[in-house]
Order: sequence, then C-alpha cells, then structure tokens
Amino acid sequence: MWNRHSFKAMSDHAWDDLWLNARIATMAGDGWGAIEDGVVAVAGGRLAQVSPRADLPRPPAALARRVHDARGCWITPGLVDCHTHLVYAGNRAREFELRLEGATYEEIARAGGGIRSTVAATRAAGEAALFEVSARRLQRLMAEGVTTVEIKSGYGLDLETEIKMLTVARSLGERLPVTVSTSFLGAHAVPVEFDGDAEGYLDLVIDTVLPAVAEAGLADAVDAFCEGIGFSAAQTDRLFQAARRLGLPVRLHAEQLSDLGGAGLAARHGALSADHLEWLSAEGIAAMAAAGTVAVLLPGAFYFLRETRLPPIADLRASGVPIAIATDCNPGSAPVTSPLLMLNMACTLFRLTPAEAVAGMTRHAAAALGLGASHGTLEAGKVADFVLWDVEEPAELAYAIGANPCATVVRGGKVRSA
Ligand code: DI6
Ligand code: FE
Repeated sequence: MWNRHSFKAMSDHAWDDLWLNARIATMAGDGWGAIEDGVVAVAGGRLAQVSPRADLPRPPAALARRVHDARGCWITPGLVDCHTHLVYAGNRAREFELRLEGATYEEIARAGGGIRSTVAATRAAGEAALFEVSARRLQRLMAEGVTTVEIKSGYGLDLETEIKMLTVARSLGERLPVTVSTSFLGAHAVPVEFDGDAEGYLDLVIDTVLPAVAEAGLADAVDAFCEGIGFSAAQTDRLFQAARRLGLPVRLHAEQLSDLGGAGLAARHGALSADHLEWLSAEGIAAMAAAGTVAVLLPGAFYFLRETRLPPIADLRASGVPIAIATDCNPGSAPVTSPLLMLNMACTLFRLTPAEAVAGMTRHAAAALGLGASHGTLEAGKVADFVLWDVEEPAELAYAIGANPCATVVRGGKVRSA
C-alpha cells in the first residue's frame, strides 16, 4: 500500500548511517559469527541491520543519509572492559621493586602497604586531580577500542572518598564518549583507622557508606574482596544481603590467592560475575553454572603477580560458564591500560582461543555488567557501539603484541574522534 508512512521512509531515508565493505565479527553465538562483505546500518544510535550486503533491500544511497566505506576492515562490537579500578591516585612502582627483591603481594599488604598506600594517595587527591589522572588511563583503554568500562571504588574506604571516587567515575562517563558502569567496592580492604576490626569497618560500610552511595545513585553494583587479606565469606555474605535489600546486583573478587568459597557464595546471591578465580573449586564452578554467573578472568594480574596456578579454564568451558576477560587496571596487581594485550595474554597464558578471548571482552563482558541485552554483540536492536580494525583476520586482535590496529570507533552510532 502506498501510504504516507512508506513514502516518508523512502524519501527521508530509513537509516542515519550505513557502513559498507566490512567484514563483521558479530560475536553473536559461538565463535566469531563472521559475515563477509557485510553491512552495518544505524538508526537512532541503535543497530538497524547487520547482514551480508546482498540482503540490502535497495541501493545504499536510498537507505541511509550517510554511507561510509569500511575499506575492508573487520568490525567487532565495541570492547567492554568489565573489571577496572582505574580511578586512583599515586602509583606503586616501589612495591614492584620490593616484589622483585622477593617480598610477596600479601606480605606487602600485611605490612600496611598495598591497597592502603593507594588509599592514602586517593584520600589526599582533590576531585579534579583524580579526574585528570583517571581520564588519562581511560583514554588509553578507549584508544584500543573500549566503548564500555566498569569502574570500581575501593581506594577511599571512608564515606567521603568512596563518594569522591564514584563521582569521578560517573563524570568520566559524562565527559568522555564512553559508557561507565560503577561498582561500589567499599569492602576492598580494612582501612588503617579500623586496624584489627574488620567487623567494625564492615558495619560502617553496611550502615552508612553503602546506603549513601545507593541513595545518590552512584553504584550500579556492589563488589568485595573475599580473601585472607580482605573479607571472609561470612562478612561478604553480610554485605551482599545488604546490597540485595537495596536492589543492587553483586559481583565478587573471589579465589584470587586462596579458596574461601567466595564464588559459590556469590553465585548463591545471583552474582553477575565472580572474578580472578585461580583457586576456584569444582563446587564453585557448579554454583556459577547454575546461577549463570560470568567468570571474569584477569590475565594481567596473573602475569604481574607472577602467579603459577591457572584458573580452571577447561572445567569452566565444559560447564558452560561464560568467560570474560578484563584489564583489572589497578596500581598494585595490574597496572594495565591495554585491553588488546589482555586478549593476547588470555590466549598465551590461559589458552583461550582468540575468538573466546574477543567474546570475553565483548559478549560475556557485557553480560558481566548486566548489559547483555543492549551491548556486547552486533545484532539489530542493540546499541551501535562498534570498532573498525585494520586487520586481515580477527584473530590478529589477540595475536599481535604492542600493535594497535584500531582504525575507527563508533559509539552510539557516532564516529568517536581520537
Ligand atoms: N584484587 C586485585 O587484584 C586488586 N584488588 C583486588 O581485590 C588489586 C588492588 C591493589 O593491589 O591495589
Ligand atoms: Fe580487581
């Protein structure tokens, strides 16, 4: 029927943008979900069509206001870095030297260094200065194709500084062209003023800091460090009950240095993710599989702490637990701002395939943030976040070390300038 509606669609163009001459790794389903001679159409900031060019109903110029040549680049979903601590002040290069002389990460933490030294620097930093140093790190992630990033608090450990960190994280998402998801990590370490009184500090977190953070809308999720040098499983359980009463989803640093059963506990709370997992048990895997909790693996921390115990990759795979990969960008265990290097390490250290590694920083990373319905794959209806890579085959993203083949980033349908 020739009605007003169809006339408008034909004359005004149905789409805002149409990218031609692309090879597309949609990352939908298993493997690359590859489309040769593909097209990506965008309307209203969303993907309108992702398909072979042969499926276009009319000539490109009749379909979209702007037609772009992808020059044969591979297009993937925008990278999602689903675990970072990138808002902090100072650095821990001196601790790196101490570790090279033989001190362990745990010894340094127990001697009052480690997280506590970053807490001191972050408490002392003004909000504007904290924004500047954090923005510089975030821009390095963005230069390698990151369009969504998770940022944790946890270097404040008091009301004022936790709020300051999360405020900076939120403003990074407002002032830079990147989507920011925040996690409240008040239970990262026991601050010096509560030395020897983890329960007393946890009371402050649960009764005062968490409710204030939730009230201000500053947290998208609640995280904790469940570890001998962090918080016990019982303490984590208490925090998670409070989080869930406030309607906030949870995630957990679990089984990084020892097995406290954290991943199983997190899964029983319906956690979005359990992260690190070098010491994950068979029971933990089963609980995660049953709950649909994503396993976030952090090869940069594994490498930088020179760990030798691998996360149970084969068993996670066999149990169908989705595996995500992230930078863990933080000053102590992973001073990493290269997501592409993490793809490489996921393959070399953890023996993921390149397609699994890229799925780990797109599809499964989006799921780990609760954004699986809108982000992480190239499918019609999802947010138009994607990257053009100047590579011959998508496995090059995980293969090369120190190359950055990121040619163009499109975020919310718009080309992001460098
Ligand atoms: N595990 C980690 O790898 C980071 N936090 C955590 O709970 C490291 C934090 C730091 O050392 O500053
Ligand atoms: Fe971490």
